[in-house]
Amino acid sequence: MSSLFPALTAGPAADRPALRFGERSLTYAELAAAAGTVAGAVRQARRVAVWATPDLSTTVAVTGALLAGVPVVPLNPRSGERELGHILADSAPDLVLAAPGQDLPAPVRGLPRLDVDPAGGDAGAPPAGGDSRDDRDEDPALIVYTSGTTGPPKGAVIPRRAIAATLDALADAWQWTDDDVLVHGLPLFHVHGLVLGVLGPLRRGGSVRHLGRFTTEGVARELNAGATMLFGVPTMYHRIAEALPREPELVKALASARLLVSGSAALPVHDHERIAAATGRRVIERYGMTETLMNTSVHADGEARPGTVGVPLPGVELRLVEEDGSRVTAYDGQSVGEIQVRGPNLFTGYLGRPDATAAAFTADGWFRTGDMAVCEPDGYVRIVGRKATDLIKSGGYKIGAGEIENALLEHPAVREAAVTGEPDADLGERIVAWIVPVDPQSPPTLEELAGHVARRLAPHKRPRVVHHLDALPRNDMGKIMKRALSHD
Ligand code: MCA
Ligand code: AMP
Repeated sequence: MSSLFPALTAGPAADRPALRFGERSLTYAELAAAAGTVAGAVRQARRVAVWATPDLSTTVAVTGALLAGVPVVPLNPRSGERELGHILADSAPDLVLAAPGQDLPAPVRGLPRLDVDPAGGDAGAPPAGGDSRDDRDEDPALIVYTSGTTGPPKGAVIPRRAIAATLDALADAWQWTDDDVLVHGLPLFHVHGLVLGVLGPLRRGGSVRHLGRFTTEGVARELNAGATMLFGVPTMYHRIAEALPREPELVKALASARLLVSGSAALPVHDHERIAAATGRRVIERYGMTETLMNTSVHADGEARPGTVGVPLPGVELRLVEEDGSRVTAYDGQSVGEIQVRGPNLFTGYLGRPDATAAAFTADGWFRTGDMAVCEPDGYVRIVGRKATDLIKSGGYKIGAGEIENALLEHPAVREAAVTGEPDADLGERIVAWIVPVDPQSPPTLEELAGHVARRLAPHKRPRVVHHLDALPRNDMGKIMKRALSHD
């Protein structure tokens, strides 16, 4: 393997559009110049953080650092101080890359800063070199923070090899070429929006039009103006399904797209069917994880069977395993096991957490996803649940109950706290907080607790519902019985 971005370093694509955010865009030549300037400036760094606002600066910053062979820690610009403080202490970046004029909060302000001006490329900047060395395949490219059941998020170290492998496997499955124009409105601090949504088109030599923020109008506009593919989380497709009856332009747009792809959580069959009925087009699903990048997908020329996530991608080995470690060998659409995977798409471990890394793999090197599934006779995978009840998927974001409980317990009016997820038509799951107040006569309100969590962690981690209780249900060992809560 050589360059992550052949079209940037050697391609004939110089005048082709690479990236567009609203009115601002860059051709491959302009991106090469701007990213080359960044690469020159960060070359000596061990690791950099990128303030990942949804704009051109973020994409230029990430591309530049990767050209220089310097690993990137993408930061959610909506993270609260507690979460940012943890990520910065854990990953210890040498500097932060941000858009010029961007105001940065306290924990980030302490770092040396490099302003990334997408228009400020120096076409004469010497090539950075770090991108094309074969011996760098195992080097880290990204460190992406991801929630576990307890404790603060862990940094998944994603090597260059995994990014190249996953993007090339998707190109094969989706017949993804340099003619494709992708539209999306995903955040740029997670794998979905950054690796698939930005690095994907750049690796192919195609282009991406980012909406800044997701709207059904934006999707309709771009697909009707020549974009060929749409990537989104199920919440976005749910909002599309809701809007189709009143937005004829959206119907036309989806009907003309080459590929509509959903991932990050399960797309409900009801939304699949509503979109198919209104547009004649089927959304295809792919299944991945921050630690594994992409594992399975429905192929562009395969059958988009609602409720399934397709077949293992080229190079990915997938097995289902029972609780006792034995393999589920029946491909009968009934026998449930945990999905375990192996392949070049996997991360190398959690930053500074050999204990957590060891626990994530079996003795024979398979990664335990924690997702429960069945396989259909033709190999299609159907995800049926998750091992850990303390992981919540809301709007496509993975959220650990434990980190929210810890934040709630820091509120002076909270004596005890437990967090669960409950079904939500829009978000998939919504976060529910069960609170024992210090003073039952004046319990904290939902607004107060939501604001408290949003300021410390991030707004998508805030509870949407609060229940007040006299006591939390506990078993003889004192452990909170969450199932008793959810069934209330
Ligand atoms: C409301 N807001 C608040 C508060 N209450 N802000 C601060 N404090 C509060 N108490 C604000 C929010 O910040 C936001 O502001 C607005 O109210 C609405 O927020 P919310 O309802 O949370 O979200 P939304 O705007 O409706 O967004 C839905 C969404 C989003 C667009 C679908 O959830 C999203 O972008 N999801 C994508 C997640 C993703 O990319 N996951 C990939 C990870 P404002 O209105 O100003 O915005 S998984 C992955 O990468 C793996 C590999 C995979 O398989 O893909
Ligand atoms: P994250 O850890 O945020 O990268 O999220 C990864 C998790 O998202 C996986 O372990 C799955 O539980 C879930 N996921 C991703 N894609 C799908 C999909 N197409 N269908 C169901 N669940 C999915």
